[in-house]
This record gives sequence, structure tokens and C-alpha cells, in this order.
Amino acid sequence: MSCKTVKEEKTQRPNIVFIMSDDHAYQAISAYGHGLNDTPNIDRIAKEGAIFNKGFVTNSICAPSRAVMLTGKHSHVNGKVDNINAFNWDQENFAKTLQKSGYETALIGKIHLKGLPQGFDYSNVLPGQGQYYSPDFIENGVKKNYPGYVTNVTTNIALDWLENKREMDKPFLLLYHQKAPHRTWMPEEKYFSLFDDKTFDPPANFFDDYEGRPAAAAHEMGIFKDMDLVYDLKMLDKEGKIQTKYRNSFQGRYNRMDEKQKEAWDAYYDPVIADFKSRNLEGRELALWKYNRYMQDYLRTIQSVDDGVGEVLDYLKENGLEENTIVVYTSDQGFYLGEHGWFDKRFMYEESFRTPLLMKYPKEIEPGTVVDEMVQNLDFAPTFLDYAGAEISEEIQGESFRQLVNGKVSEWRDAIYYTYYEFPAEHHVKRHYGVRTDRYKLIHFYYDIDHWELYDLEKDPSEMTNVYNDVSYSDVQKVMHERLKEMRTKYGDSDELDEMHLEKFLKSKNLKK
Ligand code: SGN
Ligand code: CA
Repeated sequence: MSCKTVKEEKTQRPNIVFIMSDDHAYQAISAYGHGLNDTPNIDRIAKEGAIFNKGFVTNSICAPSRAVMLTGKHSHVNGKVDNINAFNWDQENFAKTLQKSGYETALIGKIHLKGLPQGFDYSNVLPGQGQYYSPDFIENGVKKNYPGYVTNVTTNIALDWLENKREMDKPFLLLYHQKAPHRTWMPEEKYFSLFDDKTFDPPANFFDDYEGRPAAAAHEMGIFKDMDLVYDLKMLDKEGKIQTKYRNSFQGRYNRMDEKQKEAWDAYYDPVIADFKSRNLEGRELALWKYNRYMQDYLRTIQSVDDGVGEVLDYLKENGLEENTIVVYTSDQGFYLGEHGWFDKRFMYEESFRTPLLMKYPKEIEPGTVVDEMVQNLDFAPTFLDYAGAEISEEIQGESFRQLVNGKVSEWRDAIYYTYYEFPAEHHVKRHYGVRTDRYKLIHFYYDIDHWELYDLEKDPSEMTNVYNDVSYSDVQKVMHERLKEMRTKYGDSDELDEMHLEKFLKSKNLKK
């Protein structure tokens, strides 16, 4: 151990490493026990600390989720309601507060919020969604290109900052944010053939007919119906026989690879393409083939994310930083891995409303802790401020879950609030908001529809039966309406605000009501 790190261990305030990946379904983390893949490094965080079974977001889409995470305020309060409108970096965020209180701060990887990040001594971020191969990054406002694979580049930048760039005598906050496993799920060479021998069985509701759920039926995120054979599933045949809507867009992504990378890519994918062409699949068989092709690439990109987590955990350990560093692993939202036949997110249904959340802090958190209470990404800002002993402003709407993880709170919230605004847009998920309690969920879809859904999550965890109009649930329906009203009042949301966001959105897209 070097002198500098020994000195750091004496600092009382904890360091914070906040790891966020993009679109990482909890179903695809082995610690959650779904049996799809193996993520030994992410699992280490749970083993040495805590796993949250009910981590949720407030708005299941990228940029809004990050804005909530930074500010500790719901979308309608921080203003970033969808991926399209601008984020106001001038407002307070927890990195700014920590920086002012003496923390050294860095933001590395995907943030998806335009403008120079505020609150960070160092930032090196992907422009927008970023690219898997030969990614551009914006280092403190200056664009640069990096050869290689984005997940590894992001990890290397993070390790370089830890080792060489930060001020060693200050506690630090590192936001280490991966692009993967975001669409279009391009794996790194090392993992091309991982899962070749595995057949993935889709979830039981893969062939959902959406009865009683018109907003779900209107989706454009079906694995069978909407996935593009070339763009999503990599069937870029050299003969050009497989012509699809987004073939050219994928060609562009492929072209970013260098000659060696292309060679390795073709050596793996050409035989897969030939096999696919020889089979002439249709109907159910084609649906299952698509699902398997999707799962393979999606999970392969996660393997590189897991490697990066391992490298960062090892770095902390080898440099005497383990004891005094909080490590959090989460995603900007959950993701559908074939549930309801889908990919993507956005809906308030469980798989995208929930997000993975694992956290360790050896000084405080008992290894093997399991948290079953509902927490939200709204809570990150106050939680980190709490650990750092910094002031939590009155305006913050989330709550610190520090003592919850320690098993030291007797009362915790029993309802959470959700909003989604990006419609009409890609994937066609209608505007909605709702409330979830431990057992029930009430959702209101609005704008071009006025439709309510109620789920009994105990009896129907896959949300296949809308019991809103079921008379045996009339009492529950009433109570849930009350809870929703209470939530909207508590967080300052209203029909008027929804209307305002809608008008702004339509105007920005030149659409009429
Ligand atoms: C892109 C994707 C969508 C995805 C959004 C939002 N299309 O537009 O599939 O829903 O991002 O994702 S792609 O053709 O560009 O891959 S988010 O995580 O950034 O919110
Ligand atoms: Ca995302």
C-alpha cells in the first residue's frame, strides 16, 4: 500500500463509487437468481453488502432517470421529463453539494444529459447514447476519439482517474457509468461465442395477447414484431439479401470497427447468418430464434460490464480503499427480457419499473443484507449526502436509505409514485402515471386514451390481469385512488402539469393535439 492511500484511509468521510449501467435488467444479474447468466463481480457487491429486491425508478427512461438520480427530485420538479427536452445543469445536484463540501468528484461514461456536466472536477462522458466501437468521449468539454470497445475504455478512464487524476487527500465521488447493455447490444470479441451452447426459454408471458390492456397492446417493442433482423439481431449479410428498415444504421455501427475487429466480428457472425438463412424460419420458431439471438448479445455485453466492476473492486482493495468506500451498482432502469414479448422499458410494469440495486460499505453494511422495502432512484442523492455528512436540502424529495440498509428504521414509505411522458415517440408507450404499494399497483394511461389498470401483484406478479373493473376489487380500487391522490399532492404533481408537459412536447415535435 502506498503512503498516499494510507493517508486516505484516515479520512473520515467515505468515498463513493456509483456504478450505473444502461438498461441492465435485474433478471440479468446472477445475484437475483434468475439463472440467465453469471455476473460474479456484481454479485460480490451483494455478498459483501446488500441486495435490494425492491429498487425502483420514478420514470423508466434514460436521461430523466439520471436527472432524478442527480437531483433527488421527480421529473416534473427537475424538469427533465423525457429524453428529448433539455436538462438544466444550473440546478443543484448532489455532486455539486459534495464538491462544495470538499469532495473530489468525477463523472465518467454515459450521462445522456446535454451540456457540460456541473458538479464535477473531472468529466469524460459519451456524447448522447455513445457508440460501442471506437467511441467518442467529451473530456472536460473537449471531444476525443478512443480506439477500442466502449465498456473497457470507460473502465480504463475510471481507473486512470482513481490512480492519476484526482486529488489524493480528498474523499472522492466517482460516477462510473456504462453504456452497455443498451441497444444495439454489440459484444466485445472476447465474448462473441459465450452462450452459444445455451438455449434460452422465454418467460411464460412471451406470447402475451394484452387482453384488457390496450396501452400494452399498442406497443412497438415486440421481439417478434419490431426487432430488426440486421440492426438488432446482426444479420448483416454480405450479399445484401436481408434488407431491413435499419440495415444502413447498423452498417454505420459496423463500419466504426477497425479491420481486425471486423475480421473477428465476421468470423463469428457470418456462420450465424448463413445458418439463419438456411433455416427459413417463420412464426413461432422465428420468434424463439429472435429471442435467443437477442439474449445472447444482450448478455454478452453485460459480461464486459461485470469485468469492469471486478477491476474497480480490485483496485479499491489493492489500494487500501475498500473499507472506507461505498460502492453502489444500479441501472438507469430495468428492461424487458421477453416478458410480455418485449424488449425496451418505459412502462410502469415491474420489469422496467424496477431496477437492480446492490450496495456495499464494509464500515457499516452487514455482508449478506437483504432489503425488501421499496426504494427509488429518487433516494440516491439524499443517501449519498447523508453518508457524507452534507446538508440534505428541503427541496429534495427522496429519502436517505442509509439507516434502512442498516436495519435501523422501523417505519418506511409504503407507496411509491411513477410518471412517464415520452409519447408519441419511439416504441409507442403511452403517457401514464401511477402508484405502487407493496401489494397493488394503479396506473392511469392518458392523452389519446383514458384508461385505468389495477394489479394484484401478490396473485398476479406478471401483471396479466387488469382487475380495475373487477367488483371484488372495488374497495382496493378506491383505496388506491386515494393513495394516488396522496402521492400527487405529496410530490406536487397535477393534471395541469401533465398538460403543460404535453403541450411543450407536442410543440417541440411540431405536432398538433
Ligand atoms: C434509443 C433506442 C431505443 C431506446 C431509446 C431510449 N433506439 O433511441 O430503443 O428506447 O434509445 O433509451 S436506438 O435505435 O437508438 O438503439 S434510453 O436508455 O437512452 O432511454
Ligand atoms: Ca437506459
